[in-house]
Amino acid sequence: MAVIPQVADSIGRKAFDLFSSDYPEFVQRLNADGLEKCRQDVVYHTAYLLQAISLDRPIIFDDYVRWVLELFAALGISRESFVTSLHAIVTAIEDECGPQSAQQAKRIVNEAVQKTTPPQWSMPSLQPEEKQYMDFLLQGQRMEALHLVQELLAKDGDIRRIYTLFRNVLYQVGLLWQIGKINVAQEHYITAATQQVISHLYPHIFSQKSALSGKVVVGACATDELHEIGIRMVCDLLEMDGFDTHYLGANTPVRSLIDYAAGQAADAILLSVTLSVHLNNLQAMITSIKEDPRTKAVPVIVGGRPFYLDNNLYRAIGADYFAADAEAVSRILAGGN
Ligand code: B12
Repeated sequence: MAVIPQVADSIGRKAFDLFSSDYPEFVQRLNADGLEKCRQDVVYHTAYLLQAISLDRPIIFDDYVRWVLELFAALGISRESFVTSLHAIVTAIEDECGPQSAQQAKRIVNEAVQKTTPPQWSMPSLQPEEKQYMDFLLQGQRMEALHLVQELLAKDGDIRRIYTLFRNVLYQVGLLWQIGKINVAQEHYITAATQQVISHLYPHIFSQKSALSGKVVVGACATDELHEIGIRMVCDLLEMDGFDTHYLGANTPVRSLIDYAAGQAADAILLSVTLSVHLNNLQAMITSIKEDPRTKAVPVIVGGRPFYLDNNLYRAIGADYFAADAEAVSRILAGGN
């Protein structure tokens, strides 16, 4: 299924109409803005379900359902309304794609709904300096956050530890947004401030660079993927390990990625995805890389949130390797695994 966004849009819209007639008391309470948000949500649920079907990976939908239930609980949206909308999606799939796809969709939906327990909301604990950094940014104090990072760096010069701090804080910030403890603006501020702090670290990154490995690595995100800090951090750490890294950022157009990687004679292409609904885009990108005579022999290494769900997912989308972090990429490129 190469065009999930378009198919999801038409099936999701149909499902929303079915949901509206199945559950009138829910939609009648919504104003125009609420109705549009609800329609978008149903399209989104549909896209995740189609993604799970297309890769034959129910776990993608299990993970999504767990996340939606946590989010909706915080927003006061009932489990019942969500489950009703999922059944409407199954009916819309039957109308559009036939009984076989509907059977598969129904099984995936029922299993995902049965598996999920009520939200737990256990927050992983942060180290004191991580909490301090997050608290500064929650109070809008980016200068203090920068000074804290500079002090930590002055102690032992350990950039890896600082990057782990950023990652842990950003994960926590994501959870705080998800359970409604902070708003989108705060989440955006903390992300933007962290990017500003990272830009202050480049003199250290370049000065700590190991002997050159002679290997060129190009890093980018899947089409439509806006989460780009993870792959940026991986590229920075590889740069410190002596690689010549070229980080191309979010939502990279595949043609220019291929031209760029070919032009740099890349030894590897690193691709990142955070939202599992973008796996289909990633798969299409890898297919194009493997079809181009200039890049077909270049190993493609993937990483990001969905790959922790299933150790073999990278194979299903056509990648050569999955790596969890920069060290794993170094090992792969050194010939080990
Ligand atoms: C910042 C952020 C954003 C920013 C991103 C800005 C930017 N410049 O990157 C913005 C505001 C754009 C954003 C938007 C959205 N976001 Co957001 N976001 C986050 C947040 C808080 C932090 C992301 C981050 O930087 N993490 C830190 C990095 C270091 O971690 P990482 O990406 O996992 O990367 C590490 C590893 O995975 C690995 N890695 C990653 N890629 C690769 C690749 C290779 C090759 C290798 C080797 C390793 C590797 O190495 C990294 C270092 O350890 C997360 C929370 C979270 N848990 O991550 C939510 C989160 C990812 N977002 C989420 C959502 C829902 C969204 C939106 C859909 C919200 C909306 N309704 O609009 C949109 C979707 C945008 C899109 N189309 O992509 C959800 C996803 C939930 C899910 N089940 O998928 C999360 C988890 C928040 C939450 N808890 O609910 N977001």
